[in-house]
Amino acid sequence: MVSSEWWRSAVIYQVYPRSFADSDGDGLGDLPGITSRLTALSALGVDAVWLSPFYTSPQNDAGYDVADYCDVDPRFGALSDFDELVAEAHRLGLRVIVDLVPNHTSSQHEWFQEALRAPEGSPERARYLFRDGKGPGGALPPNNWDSVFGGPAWTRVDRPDGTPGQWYLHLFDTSQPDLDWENPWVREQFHGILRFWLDRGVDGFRVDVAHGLIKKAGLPDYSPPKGIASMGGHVEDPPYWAQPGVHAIYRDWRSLLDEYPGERVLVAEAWVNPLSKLAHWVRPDEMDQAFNFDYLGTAWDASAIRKVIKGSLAAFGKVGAPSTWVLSNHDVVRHATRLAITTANPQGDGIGPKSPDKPNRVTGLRRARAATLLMLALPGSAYIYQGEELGLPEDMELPDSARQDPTWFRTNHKRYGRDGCRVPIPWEAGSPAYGFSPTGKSWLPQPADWAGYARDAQEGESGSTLELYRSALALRAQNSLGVGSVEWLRGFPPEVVAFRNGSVTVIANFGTGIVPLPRATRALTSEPVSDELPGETTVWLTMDRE
Ligand code: TEU
Repeated sequence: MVSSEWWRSAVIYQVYPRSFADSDGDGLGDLPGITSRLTALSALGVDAVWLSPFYTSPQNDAGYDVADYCDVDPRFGALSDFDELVAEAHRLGLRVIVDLVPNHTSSQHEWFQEALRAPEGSPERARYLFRDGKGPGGALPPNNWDSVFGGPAWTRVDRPDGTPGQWYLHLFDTSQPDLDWENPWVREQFHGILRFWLDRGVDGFRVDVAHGLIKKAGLPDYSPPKGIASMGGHVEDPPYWAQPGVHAIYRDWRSLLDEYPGERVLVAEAWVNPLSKLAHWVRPDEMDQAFNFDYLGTAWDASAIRKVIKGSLAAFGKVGAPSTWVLSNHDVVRHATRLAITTANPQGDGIGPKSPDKPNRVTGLRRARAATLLMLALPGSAYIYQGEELGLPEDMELPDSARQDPTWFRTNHKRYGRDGCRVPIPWEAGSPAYGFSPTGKSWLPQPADWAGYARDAQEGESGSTLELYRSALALRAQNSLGVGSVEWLRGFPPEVVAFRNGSVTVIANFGTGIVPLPRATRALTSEPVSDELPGETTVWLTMDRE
């Protein structure tokens, strides 16, 4: 593996372990399943994989509720399976990034169980954010904060004698108590956790909720402005997001990672606005990359896309960090569906049978292919979420009885949540569970009409979404687009985004009309193209034609 700040231009593939490949037939994906399918990812042409959590966990939030940071949940395998996965990935030239969930533990973690058994005011309690309630008898929560998943962010616990006691903070589910990062003991524990995985050979960490670890002193009341998503997305910072104290934590981690050879990386999952503020997470002595959720959240609109690309390159460039680009992940509606949604759809709401919008699948896929081809031509690092290379849509028909996202339960079924983008992916059109699981089991039911999306149905098929991704990744590498730059091109209609990155000219038509193309060789197109560029299509051009 070449070692020259590989992450600056890397294409990183997100594996969501429970839905990637199931080797033992229980319907839940696992580590040996991932290992057995890694060759498909190296054939796709990605540089690294990021694994969502596979640690010991009661799985109340699909593993983002960790009960033991230094072990593998038996449902996913064992530590030896993890070691084999890393060895095989490295053999194939793929780096491995693991998810680190420091904002909260599972309520099943022994740290929390010990805290529950310990008296109020004890060092064990001080690992978390236990507070007295307000009002007579402390019967009201300590403040008015809401959980990201809906409902209050506080839960009351009983004293050993059975009488009601203090409350603890959980920005997410009740089963995910927030740690108190002002406590040096907590910081110390995470040094050990980072070292544990670094010693096992991981190439870096994706840091969950990297904007949430420090809460404003005194935990003051806060009411978000109306219409603002709970994860942020506004300039004013709530007392639980983007507090300045988080940065010291990442500086500390940076120096710890720098003790290890091989350019280990820290990636921030921080829902922070504006981009100029998000860039604080990737200053030279902090993390390496931050997910660009502004880009992900940008509508299907040429001028908005131009603006976010310019803003991203400027904001990250100012601190010497690469920009990242991402269109899908396990928390958002898949972009092959999202880009055809016409009504407001706040992140985390999901989309289901009773949603007002019925996004058109053909339009969604067409836009998704065009959007991806645009994204993969941009300089910086790009993220791909498992299944998007197959053109998978969101599963909008999941039966209510199958849903598992805490959002669904905590909002009394008002928000569908994120299950629709987490359905196990199809590998083989004609196999049980489309090759996901040998027994045909699947923890979320797969739609009956997904055979056409299966990897084996698309392999070698010219024009398939899989082959589009493969060609794009190969050309991206050949032309070093990841380390290039954007030179905007003039002379196109406003609904067109056009730029040059090194030897490749990129023209993306967000409108529905036809746009004449300059004379050049068409290296790659998201749809069949003649001398003109049809609507909702992106083309990569190289070399002038005579
Ligand atoms: O997500 C951060 C986060 O809170 C949102 O993306 C969230 O999923 C959304 O707003 C819900 O509506 C990270 C993980 O990616 C997510 O899967 C976890 O549930 C969450 O943290 C808690 O660990």
